[in-house]
Amino acid sequence: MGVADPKGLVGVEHYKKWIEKGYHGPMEYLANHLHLRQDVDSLLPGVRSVICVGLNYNQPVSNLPDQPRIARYALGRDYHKVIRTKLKSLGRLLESHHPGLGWRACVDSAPIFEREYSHLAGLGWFGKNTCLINSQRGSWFLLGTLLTTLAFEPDKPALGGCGTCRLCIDACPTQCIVLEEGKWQVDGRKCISTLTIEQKGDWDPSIAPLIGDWTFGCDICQEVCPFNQVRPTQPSRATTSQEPDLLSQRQWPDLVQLTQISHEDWDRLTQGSAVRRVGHEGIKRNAAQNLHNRQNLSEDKLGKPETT
Ligand code: B12
Ligand code: SF4
Ligand code: SF4
Repeated sequence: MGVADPKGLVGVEHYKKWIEKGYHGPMEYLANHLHLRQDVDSLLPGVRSVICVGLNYNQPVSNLPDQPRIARYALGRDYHKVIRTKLKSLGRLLESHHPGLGWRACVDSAPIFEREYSHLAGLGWFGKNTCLINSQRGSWFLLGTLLTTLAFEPDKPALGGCGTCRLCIDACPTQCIVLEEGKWQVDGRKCISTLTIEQKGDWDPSIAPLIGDWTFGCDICQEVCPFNQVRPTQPSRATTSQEPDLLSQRQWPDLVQLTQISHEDWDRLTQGSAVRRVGHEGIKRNAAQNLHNRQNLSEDKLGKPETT
């Protein structure tokens, strides 16, 4: 965790251009409430510190051919609930020491530049894949923020960089990590995470094969990242999460079963899971495409079995 100055943002213009280019795709909510994003005081009047937290969600995965391939962050309980519960405990603890203190816990729930504040708070730096990377720990961590009216000394921004590496750019199946005006960014319309979670209805036929075997989300640009590889000299990198709620908890039906899953079974299966966001129709569409891609794509375009 670390603390950022609420007034420290420098990325607002970059964000506006990203929206103007339409890179947010179907996530229309991202174009709204820009005034709130620019000024967190409108979310919590009198805010003096942004406490940023990161929670490791890494875990072993087994990519078996007939099973759905789900991004690691979504294998356990919905992280929004897990992190918000912890942030609320922190807010109540601070309040017990400072009666009258104002605080607000946010995990994707409010229009906040979570990555930029977390960078300012020292949690990590921006990789070319745009994920926040911590040089010691890698990028398998989720973010949350606690706005508070209590003044803390801000931390120093994290230092680091990718150097000449471009593994994620070359590995991205849809080539959606692009360099424009000197800044690496993700064209969200083409990211498999958007396509398999946020986009409703049919895909452009040219992009559907590129989804490969991803059923929900995509982890490729993090799987290939050197900062996420275990090294004897860096034992803190890519460790398995110590948070039991974020570890895989569910037995998912296989892909064929998912294409036919009833509304009732889907409802029961996804209680408390972030996977619920894709919806009943969405998961059936994704599973059907995965099966189609399995028949038509060579193994090197699909996930390798039994990776960790
Ligand atoms: C929209 C969104 C997406 C979109 C767009 C992703 C993107 N790269 O923009 C889609 C659906 C594609 C997506 C995918 C994923 N997402 Co997402 N997503 C978000 C969300 C809700 C908003 C991100 C956003 O505003 N993007 C627009 C771009 C322009 O903003 P930005 O990347 O933050 O860029 C900032 C910097 O560029 C900065 N900046 C600009 N110039 C400069 C200059 C300097 C010097 C500095 C310091 C900064 C700076 O300004 C920008 C605004 O602050 C955040 C939560 C949040 N509220 O922030 C989660 C979030 C970014 N996602 C997250 C995750 C885990 C994922 C996935 C891994 C999920 C998956 N496995 O499928 C993938 C990763 C894909 C990828 N390579 O980014 C995590 C990332 C954690 C981390 N360690 O980085 C977040 C923070 C959610 C969370 N609460 O933990 N996501
Ligand atoms: S999540 Fe997948 S599709 Fe999106 S940028 Fe990373 S590798 Fe590309
Ligand atoms: S794979 Fe390489 S270029 Fe991509 S984020 Fe990691 S270090 Fe940076």
